[in-house]
Amino acid sequence: MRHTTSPTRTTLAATTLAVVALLAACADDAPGTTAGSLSGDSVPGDSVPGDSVPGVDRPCEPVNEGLEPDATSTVDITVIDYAFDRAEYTAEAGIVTFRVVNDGAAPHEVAFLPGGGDVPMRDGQPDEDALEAAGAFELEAFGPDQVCHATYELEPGTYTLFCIVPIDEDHTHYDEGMRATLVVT
Ligand SMILES: [Cu+2]
Repeated sequence: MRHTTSPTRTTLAATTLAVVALLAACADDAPGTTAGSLSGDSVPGDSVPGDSVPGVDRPCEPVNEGLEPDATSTVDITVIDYAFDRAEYTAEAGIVTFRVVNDGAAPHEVAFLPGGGDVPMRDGQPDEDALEAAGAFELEAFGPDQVCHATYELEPGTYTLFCIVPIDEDHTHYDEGMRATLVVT
C-alpha cells in the first residue's frame, strides 16, 4: 500500500528536514527528530478513481517525537470526513504538540501553511511547488481510529491547516472544505 518516493516528495522532505534541523538547533537538544513531508502528490498513487477510500489502513507516522517532552503547549484536533473539529485553533509560540484524532472513515493529514490564506492551486490541484516555497509542512495522512502526534517549534503568526488527501483524480479533502486556521501568539 505504500506509495513510491517521487522526486518532488524527496525535495520537499529534504527541505522540511532542513527547516526542522534549524528548529532543532534553536531547541538545543532535539536528537533524532524527523519531519513529515507533503504527501499530496504521492497519495494518488494509492488511489483508483471510484475506488473506496485509499490508504485507509495507513499507519500514523509521528513527527518530532524527540521534541514532545519539551512542548510547552498542546493542541487537540479531531478530524472527520471532511473537516477539522474547529474553524480556529490557538497555541502559544514555542514547542507545540498537536494530538490529532482521526474520527473519520478516511485517512486524513494535517498540513500547515505558514502565513495563512488559501492553499495555492495550479490547474485545479494543490500547487506543491508553491507550498514548498511557502514553507508548508505536515503530519502525514493516517487512517481512522488512530491518534497521531506531531510536534513543531512555531513562531507567532497565522497558519492555515489543511488536508489534501485525494478523493478522486480531480478533488481532495480541501475541496470539500477541510481547512482551519491556527493562530500562534
Ligand atoms: Cu482529509
